[in-house]
Amino acid sequence: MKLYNTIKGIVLEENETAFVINEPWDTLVNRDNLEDYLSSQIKTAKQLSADEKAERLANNALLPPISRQEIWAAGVTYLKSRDARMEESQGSGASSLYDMVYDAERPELFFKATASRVAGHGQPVYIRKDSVWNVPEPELTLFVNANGNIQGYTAGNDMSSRSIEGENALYLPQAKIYEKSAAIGPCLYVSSGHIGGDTAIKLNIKRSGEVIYTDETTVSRIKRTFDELVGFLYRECDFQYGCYLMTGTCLVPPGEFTLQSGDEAEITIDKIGTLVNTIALNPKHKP
Ligand code: DO4
Ligand code: MG
Repeated sequence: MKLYNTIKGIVLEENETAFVINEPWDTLVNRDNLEDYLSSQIKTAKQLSADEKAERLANNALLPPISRQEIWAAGVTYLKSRDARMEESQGSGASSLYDMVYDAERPELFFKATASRVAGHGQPVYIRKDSVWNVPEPELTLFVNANGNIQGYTAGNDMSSRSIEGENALYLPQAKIYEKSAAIGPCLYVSSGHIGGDTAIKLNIKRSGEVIYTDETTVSRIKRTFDELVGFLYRECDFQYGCYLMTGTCLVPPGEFTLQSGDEAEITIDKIGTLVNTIALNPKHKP
């Protein structure tokens, strides 16, 4: 089942039927057995008509499925990412770091965003004005509750500056954390089971309506288990409202590719849906 955060409140969709959920996002999602809880809510929740559903779930009515959760991210969890990082960091002499972390017991985990820096489906994500090499990173994103249990999944875009990270690995926070550098959505797909290895992740990048990059792969290519990533994240961090964890990019456009303002990134993950974001420069910050 799918939970949508919308400008008119929370909507639960199950088998194409939509229901109103009257509960704050943070308490709603932060429970064990979320799927069972939502199933029980359906029995008494108000059902939306087809017109009401279309209005509430319209692209311009969706918010990112987040409130007081932090977003964290794992890096170099797929070979494609390891190879891309090694390529971009050749000049800085940091290539071996990525090789080492790919094989190490401890994964790379980094803080990505609080809700104010996050875009939802249909909202712009930003590229930095001081970066010349920018990519979207399509990532299966876990929702983990305060007890450290995975309760659901969403599609994530870990917007990244390859030029800044490539210049010096210590610039990672600047390459990764800035206004609207993360997108999640369009919904939180709630499932008590692990999402299967055959789950496909697809990235399309469009420029002036034309697809200029497309590729897809499956989650099975990840090097680590989700439980392993969550285990490391929760070792010494508490998350009162749960948190999101992006699990690393599995697709990287070719080295010569960089995003331009006006491009569109479309990330599709089986069962979850498609997260679409237009690429923009932050209008508040002058060059
Ligand atoms: O080390 C850089 C981060 C890599 C990353 O974000 C990813 O692999 O998805
Ligand atoms: Mg990433």
